[in-house]
Amino acid sequence: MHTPAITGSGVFTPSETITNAELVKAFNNYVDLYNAENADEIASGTLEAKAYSSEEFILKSSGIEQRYVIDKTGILDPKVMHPRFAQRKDDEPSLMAEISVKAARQALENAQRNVDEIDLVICAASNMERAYPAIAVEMQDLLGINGFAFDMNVACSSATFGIQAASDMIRSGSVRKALVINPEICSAHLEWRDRDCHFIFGDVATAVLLEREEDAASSYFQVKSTRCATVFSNNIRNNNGFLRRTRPAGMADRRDMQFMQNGRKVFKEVLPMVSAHIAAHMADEGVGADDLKRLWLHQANKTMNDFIGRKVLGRTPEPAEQPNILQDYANTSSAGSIIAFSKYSNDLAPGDKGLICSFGAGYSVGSVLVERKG
Ligand code: CO8
Repeated sequence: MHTPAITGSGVFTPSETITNAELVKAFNNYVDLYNAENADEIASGTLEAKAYSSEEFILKSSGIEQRYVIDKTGILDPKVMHPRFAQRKDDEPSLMAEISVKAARQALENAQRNVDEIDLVICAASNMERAYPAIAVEMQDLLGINGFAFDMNVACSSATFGIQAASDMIRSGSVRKALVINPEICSAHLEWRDRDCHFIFGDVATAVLLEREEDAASSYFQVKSTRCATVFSNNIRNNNGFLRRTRPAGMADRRDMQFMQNGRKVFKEVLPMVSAHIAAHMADEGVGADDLKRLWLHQANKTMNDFIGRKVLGRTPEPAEQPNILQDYANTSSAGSIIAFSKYSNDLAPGDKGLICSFGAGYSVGSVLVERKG
């Protein structure tokens, strides 16, 4: 058996941002258009008028201040309200593979590794641009990696579940070095016309490189253990899928073909699940609250993270102990905890322990306990 380690990480951040002010202005313009176009039905009571969004609500309920996206013009156009990406030819890189390669190269550079040393690529994300061939195999090809690759989807928990899969393969010896990549183009499966959720998500790609501890070229994070759990829930759901054309007409723009959630219920049900999951993982490993130097949590909601931090540490965490990036990136699904890890882990000293934790649709929760070495 071998001990796995995270030896490098990378983040690709799109160049375009949308502030809450820009987002709300565009959304409210859309509401005006919608209500004017449907004035008769609204007046007759057969259709409900849409209500304005507000910057104050967004900041207070989520802690989000802005989000990065690959295309802002389509999203902010009240007649479009979604990103616009050109159709790529089959011999051009797909969008998910293209942004993944940028994050992966950073992780490789960070770990001082060459592509010819890698033998596994996992594309772990909450949606895939196509059914097949796997995006991961295309990433493998673009990077020039031998070995094998596959896609996996556990929504917001894809990254931690991917780290568990790669760690287990490194432990058993079936692979030696693995890239786990999380390209999250959330803007393309978010319903920007729904004020309940239009502010939640952003785009990004993250990558971590895992290898045998003894192979690490410089300081690294030993993966002490991982834990994954799932419990079925319909409270976060997207009904888009390959059976779409088999169903009666009228499916194209149906609301449930994009991200749907009952945010209040998610909040209430996921918080105790996550807190209990982390507590059980720490207890199994004999790690007490005082032993934990950092929590890199899933980045969905500031209040949620504050609550989990207090539960895990038994006190209010210092900002540095539980870094949030959601104010800048919004929720980036599986990539959120990895952005926090990538940006806020270098300062830890040898022997310091930390925990990466993601949670979301499924429901799913994944935790990775790490210790700084070297
Ligand atoms: N502006 C003004 N008012 C608003 C707005 C708005 N934009 N939106 C809602 N309101 C109103 C509501 O209509 C409601 O009014 P009323 O009381 O009259 O009915 C009131 O404000 C309160 O609304 P909520 O109860 O919905 O507000 P909350 O305080 O619960 O906050 C949140 C909403 C922020 C969504 C919160 O519930 C939350 O964060 N919940 C947790 C969600 C979560 O963690 N989800 C995880 C999902 S991510 C995941 O699993 C990955 C999925 C795959 C990725 C998808 C990419 C697209």
